[in-house]
Order: sequence, then C-alpha cells, then structure tokens
Amino acid sequence: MTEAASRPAIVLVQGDITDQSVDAIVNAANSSLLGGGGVDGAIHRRGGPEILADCRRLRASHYGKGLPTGRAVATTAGRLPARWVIHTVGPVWQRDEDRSALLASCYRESLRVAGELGARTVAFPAISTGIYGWPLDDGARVAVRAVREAASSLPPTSVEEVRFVLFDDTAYRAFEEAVG
Ligand code: AR6
Repeated sequence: MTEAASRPAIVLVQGDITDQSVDAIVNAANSSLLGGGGVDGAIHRRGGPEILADCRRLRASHYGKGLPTGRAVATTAGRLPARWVIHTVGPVWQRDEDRSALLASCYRESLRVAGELGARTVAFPAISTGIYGWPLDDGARVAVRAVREAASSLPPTSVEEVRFVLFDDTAYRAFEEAVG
C-alpha cells in the first residue's frame, strides 16, 4: 500500500525489516545500544559484528551514558541490504503516563538523521509495540502522525519514502487503519 500524495510517501509492507533493501533501516533499540531481542536482535544477527562495533564506539564517545529515549543515531548497516542503521530508543508503554511525545520523537529524530545522511528510503518498525508493550493501534497512529508532521516541519529532506515494515497481519492492519 502506498500513500503517494505526501512527501515522503508512506508505504506499508508486511515482512521482516532485515530483508528490506533501503538506504536506512531504523532499529527499535534500547539506550545501551548494545543489542537486545525483537528487531534489535534481528538487526545485529543479520547485520553482523560491525554494527555492534560502531555502537560500542558511540558508547565510548558521544553516548557514554547511553542513547536517551526519543533520540536517534546512525551506524553502519554491516551486512544488511542497507547503507545505515539508525538506532532509536522508544519509550516503554505506561498506562498512567502519556509518553506518546517520546514515541513521536523517535520517528521525527530518525527522519532528521536520515535527512542528514542523505537517505532516500527509510524502513521503520512499529517502535515500542513489542517488548516495550505499546498497544499496536495507538503506536500506529502516533507513528503515522509523527511522520506526516515531520514532513511538514523539518527542512526539505532527501527522504522520498518512509516504509513501515510490519511483522504480522495485525500490525499491518493497524497501520492501514492509521494511514486512513
Ligand atoms: N521485522 C519487523 N518487525 C519486527 C521484527 C522484524 N524482524 N521483529 C519484531 N518486530 P520490538 P520495542 C515487530 O520488541 O517494543 C529489544 O530488546 C514486533 O512485533 O523489536 O521497541 C530492544 O533492545 C513489534 O511490533 O521493539 C529493546 O530493549 C515491533 O517490531 C526493546 O526490545 C517492535 O518490537 C525494544 O522494544
């Protein structure tokens, strides 16, 4: 499914994000940047040790205390079919606190970094909707709104396509609904 009228175009695909041939793949990381499960585990497994080596360099330099929630930083994509991995840290879902501004920030900051790199195609997972427990429908709404808002508020960007890569049918349908 493609929403071609906006720029960047929003494209939805069902699949594994590590299979995507794009300029930048966004990783749903944690602040340690040193790996984990879900998307993060798959990216490091398939991308190989170069990604972790870059992450360790970031921890030894700019991000001694880790990458804060809502921020984004790029590394090599190693053996993945992409040029860069952009690591971002989603918020853990909390019932009694609205953390959606932080979730939106992950998308906005990742797009800002992608623009700085000159990326034209960027693949996003549904950040925070796995291990971090965010309800899918709401996570999809925040994601789509954040990308649309970033497109109108950021300076003109190199990014032509934002591809949401949804792992299963339920996630795909949640994003389809959110795109409207
Ligand atoms: N491709 C596309 N989507 C996937 C894939 C994949 N290979 N694997 C899982 N998903 P998650 P989070 C979906 O848990 O919630 C890690 O340990 C999944 O079904 O990867 O942000 C990190 O180190 C869900 O819809 O990320 C952090 O500690 C979405 O991707 C923590 O998990 C995100 O699930 C981050 O948790």
